[in-house]
Amino acid sequence: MFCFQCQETAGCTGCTKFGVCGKSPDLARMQDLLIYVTKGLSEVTTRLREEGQTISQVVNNYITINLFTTITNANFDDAVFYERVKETLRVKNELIAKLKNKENLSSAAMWYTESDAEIDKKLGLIDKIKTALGGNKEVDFVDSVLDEKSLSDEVGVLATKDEDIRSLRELITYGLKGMSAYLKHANELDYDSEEVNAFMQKTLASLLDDSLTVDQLVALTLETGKVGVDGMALLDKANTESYGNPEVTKVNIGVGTNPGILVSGHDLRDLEQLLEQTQGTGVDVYTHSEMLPAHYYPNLKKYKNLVGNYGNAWWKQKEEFEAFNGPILMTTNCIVPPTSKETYKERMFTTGAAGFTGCKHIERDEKGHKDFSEIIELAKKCKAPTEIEKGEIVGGFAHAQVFALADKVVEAVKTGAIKKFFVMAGCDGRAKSRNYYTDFAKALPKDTVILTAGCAKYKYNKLALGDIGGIPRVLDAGQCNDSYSLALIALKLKEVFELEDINELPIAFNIAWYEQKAVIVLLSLLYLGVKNIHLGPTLPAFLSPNVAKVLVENFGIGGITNVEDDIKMFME
Ligand code: FS2
Ligand code: SF4
Repeated sequence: MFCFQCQETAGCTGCTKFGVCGKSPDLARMQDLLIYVTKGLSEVTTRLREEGQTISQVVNNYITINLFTTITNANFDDAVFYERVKETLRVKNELIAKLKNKENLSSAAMWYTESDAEIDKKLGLIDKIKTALGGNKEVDFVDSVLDEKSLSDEVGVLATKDEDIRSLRELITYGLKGMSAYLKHANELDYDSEEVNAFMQKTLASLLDDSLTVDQLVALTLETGKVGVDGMALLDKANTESYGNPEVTKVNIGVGTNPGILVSGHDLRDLEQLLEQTQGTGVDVYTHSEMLPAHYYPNLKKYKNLVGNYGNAWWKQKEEFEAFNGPILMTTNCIVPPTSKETYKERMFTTGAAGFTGCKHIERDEKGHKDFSEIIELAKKCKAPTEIEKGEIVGGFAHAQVFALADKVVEAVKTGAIKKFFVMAGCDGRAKSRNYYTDFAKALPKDTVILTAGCAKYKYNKLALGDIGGIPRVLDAGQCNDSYSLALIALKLKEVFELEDINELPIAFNIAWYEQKAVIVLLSLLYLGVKNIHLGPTLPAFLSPNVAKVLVENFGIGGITNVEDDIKMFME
């Protein structure tokens, strides 16, 4: 295996024996294969579009979820990947039959173009895999079943030999993975965009094209950022039109006496359905990690059975899920694989792109309805959550709410009460070096305000950092995708202060990253012209020295050093 898509990659270079995240070599290679066949399918859909044919929403959504399932910590179920590879090949072969011009398709598009029966014969039946996985030893089923292809050599990251081309291809791929997550959430609320789908597929297909130069791939990277903004705007529209604009909200972080269900991940539609189905059952619903911002939406916070947020960012889930006592629903990443020591695996459920072997997966029906009755019945038999903290946290500072406070904010900047804003959006993670962000927040001058989004906030959202004339010093816009709100706020300030360039604003960007959604956020900020973004705790391993140089020279991208020096540098 070789994987270097996240910040925790082994030795800051790449996971080669087993993923730090818990991804096995088999799973890694199945994910590589899924990306490979999805590129092949995307080449076919792109050619069909060029021939004037329409791609169905089913196929578009399928490609989107293929990408999403390969995001770090989203899905650890080998059988899911096996089935998706098989189905992708089947769909691709059906679509190839519709092409007028079948000449010069790439080997990814042409891989396994036989009949369904032939594919079954070659790939082996899913039952065979399930039986193999049911055994008590680690089964190298990729090699034994997909024996005709040396996967890691031919379809994995290292298949691209030139390190700069590889770096750019992976940078774009990870950006597209992030975009797919946002598009999928919008899709669940019945919002979609042919432009975003077509771009994602065309770009995936172009990553198979060996004739693209470094310059062309750099241009494609920025275009990916542009469409990333469109994708985040689409999700923002879907969320706010479905649930109202986030508003300032105090969220309880203690517990009640009823049994509860803990909902983690990012999918608001899943939470909404669970809230509807738990009403009047005596079961409370708590959010976890990236689901916290659900409390800020009027049409979600209206549910009386949404009682609070339990715990912190994803990486603390083992102890928190254990203490929660009730069922846990993972709607997306980030899953930390439970071991046999943890008792909560029995009460952990997955849905959507999330998956974990041995945990029950709740499927949607054709209309998108999910039946959570099994989870609710289980909750009724569980103890109430063990209290791990008490109090409240405040959030809900997405664009509309901040625009409503604009006069106050502008006044505070004009009078010098607020000297600088720090965008500290992104992800949290388990590395000790991430304590930098807590120390950084504590050490910031009192006349500065943190703008945050994503699970990075848990490093400082429970500190008593105070307020400036009633404006809290930590303004939480929401989930990682709500970094879009932070960009809108910056653009609004630029307009109010009549500035030519977004970089003239008193805003510094000190972003923590972990997985691929942070990559699309970064590319989107670059597209919007934001310069001098600092990324930590380490720079991505997938940036080759030359690609890193392009980012440094053109965009002033930098890393982090230590709190004292960095604050001095940012305040200058
Ligand atoms: Fe945090 Fe994990 Fe939000 Fe990332 S819960 S690192 O998925 O997308 O952020
Ligand atoms: Fe390693 Fe991250 Fe890939 Fe997991 S996702 S295998 S931790 S690089």
